[in-house]
Amino acid sequence: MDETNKNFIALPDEYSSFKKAKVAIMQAPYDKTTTYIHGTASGPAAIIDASRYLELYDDEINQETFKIGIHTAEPLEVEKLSPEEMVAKVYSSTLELLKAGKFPVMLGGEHSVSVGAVKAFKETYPDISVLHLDAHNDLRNEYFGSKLNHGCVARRISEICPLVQVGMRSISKEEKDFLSSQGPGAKVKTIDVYDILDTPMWKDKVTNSLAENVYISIDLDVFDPALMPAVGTPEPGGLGWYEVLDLLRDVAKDKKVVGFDVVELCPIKGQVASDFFAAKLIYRLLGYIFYGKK
Ligand SMILES: [Mn+2]
Repeated sequence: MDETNKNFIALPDEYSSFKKAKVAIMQAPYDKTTTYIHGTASGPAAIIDASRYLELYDDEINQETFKIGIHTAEPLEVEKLSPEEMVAKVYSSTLELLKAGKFPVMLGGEHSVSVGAVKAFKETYPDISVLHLDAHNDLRNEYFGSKLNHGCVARRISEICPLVQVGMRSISKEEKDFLSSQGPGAKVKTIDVYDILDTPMWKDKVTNSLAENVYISIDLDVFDPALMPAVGTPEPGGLGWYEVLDLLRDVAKDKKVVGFDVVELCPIKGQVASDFFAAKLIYRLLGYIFYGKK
């Protein structure tokens, strides 16, 4: 293996050059407003590193997904920026990729990086909605003095476009009040873990609530911490690998997924299972999106 190759799944130029690639991997190593464990800035590099050991053949969908072409862009220089500057940078970089006809995939970094991306997608796809997988609602208007704290990301996104949240199991009174204050035509729909436990057809509820164009934002803490311990704010009772894959497969089949992000990986030194988990999730989701249309 070529140790100097810093591309996702260590793809050679033939499948990773900007010109030929359909997908563009962005890296936003930002970690400024996290509130518990810090370290998400090293998430993107850990995912890229783990991805080198992925099998190129996807045995669930029986495809060599890399053949769509996957370009890996240099990490964005966001580490020292204020949250506002970082969001502006992510926005302009995402927009540039969309204008070039690429399918952006962003690796975080803390969850606030998603705000800039969603702004760029909204400009490109005016009828877009966001599917937000997370243990937390992230609907606070302000947290620790910032409106761009990672605990406010869904609130900011809801000001851009409609949002369907899945997997929540921790909410503040303020966020609960915000959700119940929404009238008919609510911009934020939440399918929390209790809805999932009570509703056998919960996945249909999710897909039926989404617009035709969908951006997916995956906070890795949506998964159970037994499977995904490398997150900054772990919550017990999370979703399983196959449970989330089933949802993503359905959404990719029924809707037009136009981009996604995977955020909040907070690598644990010596524990590579979580990094590899994130890398495999990304590759599998790309497979669903590019080969799984009905
Ligand atoms: Mn979260």
